[in-house]
Amino acid sequence: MIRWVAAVLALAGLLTAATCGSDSFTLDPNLGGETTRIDASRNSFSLPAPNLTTAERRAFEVGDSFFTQNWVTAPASTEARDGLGPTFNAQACSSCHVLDGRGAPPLPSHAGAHPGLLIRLSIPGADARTGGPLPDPRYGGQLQDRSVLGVPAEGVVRVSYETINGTYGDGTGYELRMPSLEITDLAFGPLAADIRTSPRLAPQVIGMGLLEAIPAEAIMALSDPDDADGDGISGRANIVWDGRLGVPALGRFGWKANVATVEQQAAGAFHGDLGITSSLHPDENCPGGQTACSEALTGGSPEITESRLGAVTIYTRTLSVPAMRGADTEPVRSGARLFEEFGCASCHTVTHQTGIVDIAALSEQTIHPYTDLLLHDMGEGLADGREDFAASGREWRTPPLWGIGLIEAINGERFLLHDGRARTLEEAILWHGGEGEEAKDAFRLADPEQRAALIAFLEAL
Ligand code: HEC
Ligand code: HEC
Ligand SMILES: [Ca+2]
Ligand SMILES: [Ca+2]
Ligand SMILES: [Ca+2]
Repeated sequence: MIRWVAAVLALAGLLTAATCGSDSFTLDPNLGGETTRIDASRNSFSLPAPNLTTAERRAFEVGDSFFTQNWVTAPASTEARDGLGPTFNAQACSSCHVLDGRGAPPLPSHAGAHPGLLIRLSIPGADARTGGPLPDPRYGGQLQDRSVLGVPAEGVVRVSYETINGTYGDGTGYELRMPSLEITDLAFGPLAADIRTSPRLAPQVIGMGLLEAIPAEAIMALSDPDDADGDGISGRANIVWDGRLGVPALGRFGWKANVATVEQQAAGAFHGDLGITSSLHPDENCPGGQTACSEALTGGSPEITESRLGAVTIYTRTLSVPAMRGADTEPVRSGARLFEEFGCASCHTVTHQTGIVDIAALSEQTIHPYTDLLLHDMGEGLADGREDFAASGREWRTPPLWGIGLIEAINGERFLLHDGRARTLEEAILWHGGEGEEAKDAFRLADPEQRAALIAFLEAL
């Protein structure tokens, strides 16, 4: 009797599975098109796209070493890597993008320097030529909390959290943590009275060249600044300054889409985060009044050569995207359907086609980054109150979700959202407000099984 029941149940299970399998819904596990690799190991963000040419592969290796190895104070016998600082946040790209993955906000358990969160600074207004944010007169556009010997660091950043309680539709409670920043030990007097600060967590850097290869027109076509279609979701392009070409350009990179190209993101990081000058940023980052900084020895002019900056750019553009796991299993498939039903895909756009670019491996690929690369008003809870080119103090770029399920395996911990306040995928969703409020509520009010399916889908990315 018991065996018979079990057999019927098994048959029913098969039928359900067959019904699911026969619908038209398909999930392509190759999130990065032909750059995808099947790898879910600790190194899965650090591998070259499998379809690179030998020459690109060689540049990737050179770029890898300049991304990963520490820069040192000038002058040093390791001439290729000296010129760190005078002020800086980290010694290597990989100090923040650990294993090409994600940083963490300062934690009590990390005692001391943990550079995964940086603080952007500005005063109200915009630069007349570029439209970009105006720097603090004493501290510039970013707080550097470290420095070489004999040069003062700018200050110390601490983050503290306040608990906010909420409840799911079924009455289950949850806790979110609201961060507040404290900047102390300021070396050059107070910050401007009307200072704006924006904490930014280092995100994973996979698939960057693919995002760069999406035609600008395709991104513009998704924008709906006045919500003409009335779905409550606007989506605005950030228009930033292309410092290489000296023209306005569509912003794609950073939490506010405040940078146009991977090269400029890399050169900006060399300058702002490491204190390394390049053709794009020929002068050391020493705001007026920081005398010891401007008098410190440099590691050459510029400190990173054009060809090495190019190699780091190629490296960052061509990191492979790990394949989705379990794309044909439940509850991942149901979760993917709910992702669309709840309206997540209105911003986290599932599929894009890349155009033709200088690297064939990145060209004409069908990719699934789960982002529209546009800005959205995410409500007061997430607002930083700091404008960044066209982005308001409440707007953030939809972040890509590829790789989000692997961050913990790679980095040993997983902090989400622009400042790392969310400790779980659930918390990240529950912080969505503004244009994301409706999708958030669809998730919050769904039954536990559906919520679990949605999370299983995200974990599979
Ligand atoms: C101090 C920590 C830190 C260091 C060091 C650092 N980054 Fe970043 N990186 C960040 C943060 C924070 C962001 C987001 C920036 C923003 O929103 O403005 C970012 C963003 C990026 C992005 C864009 C990611 C996206 O999804 O848009 C790329 C590419 C990148 N970094 C490459 C580099 C390279 C190359 C280096 C070394 C030259 C580097 N980073 C060094 C913290 C760091
Ligand atoms: C209105 C556009 C919009 C909608 C709708 C939306 N998101 Fe987001 N999502 C964003 C933006 C913008 C951020 C970044 C916010 C921040 O960092 O402050 C984000 C962040 C996230 C993150 C954290 C990503 C990271 O890298 O830390 C996850 C996970 C996420 N969304 C999942 C979802 C899910 C699941 C849904 C549906 C329930 C959803 N989102 C609906 C725009 C949206
Ligand atoms: Ca330097
Ligand atoms: Ca500074
Ligand atoms: Ca709309």
